[in-house]
Amino acid sequence: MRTDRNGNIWAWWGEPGTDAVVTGSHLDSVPGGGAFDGPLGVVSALAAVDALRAQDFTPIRPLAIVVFAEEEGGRFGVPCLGSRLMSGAIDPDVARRLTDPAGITFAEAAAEAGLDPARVGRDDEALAAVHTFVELHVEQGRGLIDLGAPVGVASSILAHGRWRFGFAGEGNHAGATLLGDRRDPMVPAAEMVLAARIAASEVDDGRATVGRIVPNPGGTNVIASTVDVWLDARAGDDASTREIVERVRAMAADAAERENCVLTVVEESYGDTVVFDSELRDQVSRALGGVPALPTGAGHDAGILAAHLSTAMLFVRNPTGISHAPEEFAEADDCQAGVTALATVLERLTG
Ligand code: HGY
Ligand code: MN
Ligand code: MN
Ligand code: MN
Repeated sequence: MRTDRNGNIWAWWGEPGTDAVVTGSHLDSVPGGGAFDGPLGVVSALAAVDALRAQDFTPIRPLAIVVFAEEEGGRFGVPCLGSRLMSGAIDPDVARRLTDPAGITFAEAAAEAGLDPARVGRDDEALAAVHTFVELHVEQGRGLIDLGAPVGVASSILAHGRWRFGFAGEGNHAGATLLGDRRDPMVPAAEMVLAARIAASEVDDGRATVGRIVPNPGGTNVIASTVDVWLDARAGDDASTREIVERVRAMAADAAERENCVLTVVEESYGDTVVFDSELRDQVSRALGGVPALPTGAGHDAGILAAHLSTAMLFVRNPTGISHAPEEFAEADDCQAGVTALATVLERLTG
């Protein structure tokens, strides 16, 4: 067991090595999330290695299990922070300055966790250690239900990103301030939520979500001085995703101007469409007797690493199709099918 410079946790079967086959996922969750998104991939990795050891299998390649840090970006706002740092997909100075809702910086939290904040960033040694990464994940959608299959393999990940829309107005009294004297940033913020849905509906396979709005100071009898609104926008390709954001930006700017407020927009994270290596995808599918390939609308550490090394994802059927909510679920039999599939893939890749 070792924790790398970016807070990712590695468990090696035997000596750490290079050209390893690595599996794993993440343990952090979204607020109010389900029990499977992330943990299913880690528990299945442990169970798959147990199954291989029980059959006296000895891998000829090093094999490791990894838990990536901050995959959801729920604390510091940037998803897949651990795999982005490891692969150099985020500037370490930018990462160090990220703050959580309590104002604690990532650098402070890293030091608190026993890491050296000065060393966070691209980890060539860790990257060189990995030949292939396979992530098992509960499906976040209904694909496998509709296909009637317990396990599938990932074909692609939607382009997606997060933008922070900051509306600045004038804090004032909820009762003493006449309507004509108000510069209330909550009004354009509210218009922006609707603009997100309108913009996404106008773009092919567009998806836009506002799940978080933070007024400052947030008093019931206080006209906010600023309101931050986070936009999560996704689509099948880069141009469509950015089209959604531009349409929202235009509508938000118009709403801000009508309320005499100032709008600032910051891109907090972005990842272009990921198409998984088709050769490995098909090899995995064949090893499993021809399981279906399907796209995902969710981002994953495997998507970040796909730019650097061969990666594949396995999905396990989720009967509710719901994720990022307590209703997220996977039947025990399907979880077992996922473990068996992962063990088969690991055996094939390391045997
Ligand atoms: O937000 C996502 O797409 C992923 O679940 N982190
Ligand atoms: Mn998630
Ligand atoms: Mn996940
Ligand atoms: Mn008073």
